[in-house]
Amino acid sequence: PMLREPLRAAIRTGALHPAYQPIVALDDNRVVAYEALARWTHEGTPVPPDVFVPLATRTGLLPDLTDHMIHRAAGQLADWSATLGHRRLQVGVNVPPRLLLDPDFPDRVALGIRRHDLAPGQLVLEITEDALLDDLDTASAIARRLRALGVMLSLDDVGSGYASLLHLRHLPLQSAKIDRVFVDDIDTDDDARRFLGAVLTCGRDLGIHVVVEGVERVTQATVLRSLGAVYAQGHCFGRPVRPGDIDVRTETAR
Ligand code: G
Ligand code: G
Ligand code: NA
Ligand code: MN
Repeated sequence: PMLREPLRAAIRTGALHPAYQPIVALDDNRVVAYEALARWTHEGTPVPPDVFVPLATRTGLLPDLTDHMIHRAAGQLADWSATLGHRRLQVGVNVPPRLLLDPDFPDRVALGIRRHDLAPGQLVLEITEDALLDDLDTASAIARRLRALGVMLSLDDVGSGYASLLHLRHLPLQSAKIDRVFVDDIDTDDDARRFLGAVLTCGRDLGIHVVVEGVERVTQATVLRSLGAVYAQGHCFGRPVRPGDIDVRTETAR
C-alpha cells in the first residue's frame, strides 16, 4: 500500500519498463520471440516483480500494468520489425487470467496492435496464472475475441501451480510454455527425460507449439534437441535484458 502511488506513477511515466528475454528455435538457436518482463527501480532500488505484480493485483493496478506492458512491447516490436525489414519476430507479454474476465481488454489490445501497426500474430499473450480461473466460460469467450484479432495465446507455466490441463482443452491456445520444474534434471535423470518427452508428445498431438522454459545448461539443450523439442527459453540462451543490449539483426539470423 505504501508503494501503491509510486507504482501507479511508475506505470504512468514508464519508469516501469520491459526487459526482454529471448525464446529460441533449438535447431539453430536463432531468436524467434522475446518475452517482455516488467522491471521497476524505485528510489534507486530494484523492486522485484514478485513484489510489485502482487501489489498491482491487490490494489487494482493490474489492468494498467498489463496495458502498459503491451503498449511498450508492441512499440519495441515495431522498432525491431523496421530494423529487420519484416514482421516475423514475436513478442510475449504476461497476462494474468483475470484480464480474460475483463470485457474491455480485447478492445484495448486491438488499439495497441493498430497503434503500432503490428502484423496479426506478432503479439503473444502469455496467460500466466496466479489464481484459479473459475469462470472458464467467460474467459474462453474473451480469449476467442482476442484470437479474432489475430493475437496468439500461450498458456504459461504449464505443469506448475494453477496452469491446468483443463485450460489447454477449453481455451483457444496456440502454444504452451512448460515450467522449468520439468527441465531441471533432464540431463542427469532418465525418468525426468522420459517425462518431458511425454509432455512434448502431448503438445504435438494437440497441435500446439511448446516452449520449454528455464533451460540453464548446454547439456539440457542437447537432451531437448534429442527429444525433438522445438523452442526453448532460459539463461542458457539469454537473460532478460534492456532493448539497448539486443542486436536484433544478429540474434534472429543464425
Ligand atoms: O524475471 P522474473 O523475475 O521477471 O519475473 C518474476 C515473476 O513476475 C514471474 O512469475 C513473471 O511471470 C512475473 N512477471 C514479470 N513481468 C510481468 C508482467 O509484466 N506482468 C505480469 N503479470 N507478471 C510479470
Ligand atoms: O512466470 P514466468 O514464466 O513468466 O516467469 C519468468 C521468470 O523466469 C522470470 O523471473 C525470469 O527471469 C525467470 N527465468 C528465465 N529464465 C530462467 C532460467 O533459465 N532459470 C531460472 N531459474 N529462471 C529463469
Ligand atoms: Na511468462
Ligand atoms: Mn512461465
